Amino acid sequence: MKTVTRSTCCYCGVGCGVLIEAEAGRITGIEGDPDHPANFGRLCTKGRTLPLTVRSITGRALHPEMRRTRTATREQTDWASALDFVASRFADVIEQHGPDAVAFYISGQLLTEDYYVFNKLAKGLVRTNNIDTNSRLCMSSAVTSYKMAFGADGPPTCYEDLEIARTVLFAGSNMAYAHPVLFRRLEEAKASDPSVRWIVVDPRRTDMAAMADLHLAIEPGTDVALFNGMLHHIIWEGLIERDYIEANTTGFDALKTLVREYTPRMAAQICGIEEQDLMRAAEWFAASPAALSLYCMGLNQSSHGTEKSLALINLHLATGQIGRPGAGPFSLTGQPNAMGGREVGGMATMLAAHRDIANAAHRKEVEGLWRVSGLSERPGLPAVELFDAVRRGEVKAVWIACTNPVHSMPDIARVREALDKAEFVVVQEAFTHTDTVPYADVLLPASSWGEKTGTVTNSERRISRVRAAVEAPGEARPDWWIANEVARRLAQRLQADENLFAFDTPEAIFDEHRQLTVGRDLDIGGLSYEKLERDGPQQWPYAAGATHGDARRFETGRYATEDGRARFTVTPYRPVAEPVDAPYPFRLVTGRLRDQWHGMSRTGRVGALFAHAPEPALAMNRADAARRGIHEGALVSIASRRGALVLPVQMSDDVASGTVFAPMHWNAQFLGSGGINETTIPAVDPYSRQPELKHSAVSVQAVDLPWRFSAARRSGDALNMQAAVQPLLAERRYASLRIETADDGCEILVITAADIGPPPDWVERVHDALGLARDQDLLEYRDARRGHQKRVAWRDTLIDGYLLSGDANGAASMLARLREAAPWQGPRHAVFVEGPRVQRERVVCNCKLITEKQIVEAIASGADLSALKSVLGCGSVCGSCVPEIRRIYERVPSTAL
Ligand SMILES: Nc1nc2c(c(=O)[nH]1)N[C@H]1C(S)=C(S)[C@@H](COP(=O)(O)OP(=O)(O)OC[C@H]3O[C@@H](n4cnc5c(=O)[nH]c(N)nc54)[C@H](O)[C@@H]3O)O[C@H]1N2
Ligand SMILES: Nc1nc2c(c(=O)[nH]1)N[C@H]1C(S)=C(S)[C@@H](COP(=O)(O)OP(=O)(O)OC[C@H]3O[C@@H](n4cnc5c(=O)[nH]c(N)nc54)[C@H](O)[C@@H]3O)O[C@H]1N2
Ligand code: SF4
Ligand SMILES: [Mo]
Repeated sequence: MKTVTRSTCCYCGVGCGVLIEAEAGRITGIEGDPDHPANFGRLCTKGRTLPLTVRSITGRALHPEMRRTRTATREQTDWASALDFVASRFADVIEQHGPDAVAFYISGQLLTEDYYVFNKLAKGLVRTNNIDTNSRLCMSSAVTSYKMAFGADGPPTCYEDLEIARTVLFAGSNMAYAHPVLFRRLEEAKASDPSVRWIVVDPRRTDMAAMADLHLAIEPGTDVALFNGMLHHIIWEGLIERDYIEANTTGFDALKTLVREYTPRMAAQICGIEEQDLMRAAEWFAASPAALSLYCMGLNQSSHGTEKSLALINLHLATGQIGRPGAGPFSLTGQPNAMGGREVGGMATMLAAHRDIANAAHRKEVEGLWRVSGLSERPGLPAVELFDAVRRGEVKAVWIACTNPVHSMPDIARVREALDKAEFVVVQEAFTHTDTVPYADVLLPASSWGEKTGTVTNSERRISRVRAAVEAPGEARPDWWIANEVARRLAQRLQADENLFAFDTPEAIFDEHRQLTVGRDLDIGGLSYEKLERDGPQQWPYAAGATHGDARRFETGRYATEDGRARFTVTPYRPVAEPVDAPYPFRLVTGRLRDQWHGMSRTGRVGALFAHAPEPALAMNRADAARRGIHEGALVSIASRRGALVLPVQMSDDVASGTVFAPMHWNAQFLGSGGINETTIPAVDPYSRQPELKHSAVSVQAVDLPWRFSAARRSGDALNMQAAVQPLLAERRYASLRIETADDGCEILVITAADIGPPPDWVERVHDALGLARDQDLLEYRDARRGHQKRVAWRDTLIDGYLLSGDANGAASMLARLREAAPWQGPRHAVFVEGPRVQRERVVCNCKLITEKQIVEAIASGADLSALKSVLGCGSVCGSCVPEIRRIYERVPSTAL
């Protein structure tokens, strides 16, 4: 029987509603939920391919595993033993070394209910505030700036503002990739009213920047100078909103004194842009009937991220661009439930329901509500400091859930060192091959998307239900259940009240959580599962008796500060933590690609999601590369003071000279190194403790790796082969793997590697890991003089796989044959005659599988944008590729014009 379950997408903070189709316990399809107010039925490439990520249980964590000593191998065990062991090891450490010797590192991808139990476990039971989350790497600068300026966390805006705004300022956000479904709404608003203006502040020329009315390609890290300069000009031009400032704010005079020195000329010079452009941006923003700013990691991930957002909020307050439809500073949340985590206070620096650890009255309130005493007043350790404390041996036991810090933290060598040093590491994961799992003494298998029940809050403060469509595989269990079971056992050991963790359903947890919010700014006393069931997703605040949540906050001009006034902050410009210098002359910027999600544990399972960007390339300015004799595709070593890795280069006109850009996604699951965070800097913002993941200083040097390798094999389940090959990657100077989809739908695992000379037995081990044929079904050609080998494995008349060692020149045509899946007509040995070098064209439109080449040809023969849609079909389904198609269209000369 086919079932359809209403739930939420597990990727980004847009929080799209989905309808999950399932049959016989398996997820078979997905549609956007037409009734969900975040997406009205739309989904992007990532959301649409979710069913493909759950097509197989290969690579899923299915059973608890543990080892009793650090040097033993982990073995499968039962839940009772694993839970008892975790509780008793944590209790031992707490009894011997005190509560602050343990720590929890959790995730904005947990559901609110999961988060709540973890937070109560750490703060209410263990009485440590050492519970931090990957949101520290993501949203914490936005949180501190909202709190400093408005007295409370959370965006004052809503999604409808995207359609109402007349000037949109994108600051450090690549929405077209990172929040695609919201970007569709902006595109439509601009298409229906071309007078809407877009200003993009981004050092890179992204697809969005190319579409903007004004692109301010600032030097990385100089946003504060830009915003201060804009404010200077706004004041000079008399465009400030005096009445608003006087009635609703404090601190303007001090700020005015500061920005006096930020003349447009001086500010533009710091930012490396034209003074005219800065002034134009200021005028468009201030004089607009409604100016909305959308900001994300380009502001937050900075050693002065709080000041970057505060300088932007200053602009809004000074011009009264806030508290009205279409106006306001809108921080876009990255993860699906970063907001929910902030609500339950699941971070080292906050308490439940937007309360503060340092505030004695707040601690008392929470003690009363939880019926506990002695909440710790010592602030907990934020992410970077947390792993440093583990490394120093101060924190002895750490429990990591739903995040992969050995990939996503800055300077991952330090994180590895910390986890090596730790006495006890618990990893709660849905997948078994992530970079953090090898460090686990106990691996707790978690159920995941499509299998979980609870709630999440999206970027516009809207709470949606998450529902299970199928049972979790193996013995995987929901995250809240795991935390709750350990908490019960720990309560017994620590002689605390077991009833603290009497939860038997996510609904019971939600009900307790909402009680803690009553009377607070985020009051959801009026919400319940029943109400969400009946009325659909709702925004907070939603107090008891309310009939709907608040679309916007601070509409009356009263803020959540003690005196009700918003605060201006004096925000001097400060340079990035690590300036470039002679040994490290390049500014490394990192960020996201359209079709991959973070460490790829989910998106890396889908061939189609590699088609847009198959390799982990470092984007480098064409002139910089030429000057160093680096050509397209060349392998380079990227090194910082902390670490190095090898990546292929992609020439780019989108990054300025002196800047390079690397995607954050690739890691040891797909690469012979830990990824770009081998090099990034762990410097943090003094207020938010958020690390500067966006900016470090690196050198880029061509490396001479003459031994080249390429191998691939077709299979019904590439994930099995991937698991076998992955451990071999780290042995080569460069190695990467990816999944492709053949024309007949079969999966292909592709491995590319390079090194100084031929490795003794590595080639044979890859051969075996791929399960390539031997004997009569293997055809081999050896060039003994040069030490090169070519092998082709057959299955009947089909080419099943190949392996090229020494030089990989024939790889493109071999791979093309693998994809075609056509029976081989000629004699087998003719397969070594190189066929045409058919490089797989980069796919731009993932829904209709339309390549860049097809689009270019259609434009050259006269197709305009709408004809591309109607003839090729590209951009007609999810629309994620539309910004790029538009850009190709503008680049390619058309015969019809
Ligand atoms: N496809 C995809 N979507 C995602 C995610 C994903 O992994 N993949 N992850 C989700 C998560 S958790 C997050 S946090 C969001 C992140 O979403 P975004 O923040 O939009 O994405 P990023 O690519 O990290 O960074 C955005 C832009 O900041 C620019 N930038 C770098 N330095 C500066 C600077 O100094 N100033 C300014 N103004 N800009 C700068 C970069 O060039 C980049 O284009 O995406 C969410 N959505
Ligand atoms: N250089 C650089 N580094 C960055 C960034 C950057 O822009 N540049 N961005 C930073 C940002 S904004 C973020 S948010 C972080 C993200 O960094 P991470 O949190 O490390 O990213 P994910 O790969 O999404 O990790 C989530 C893990 O949870 C697992 N998982 C999935 N579903 C479940 C579940 O239901 N339960 C459990 N227990 N586990 C599950 C997944 O398999 C995955 O391994 O990366 C940060 N790191
Ligand atoms: S925009 Fe895409 S990734 Fe984000 S929630 Fe919607 S479907 Fe999921
Ligand atoms: Mo994030």
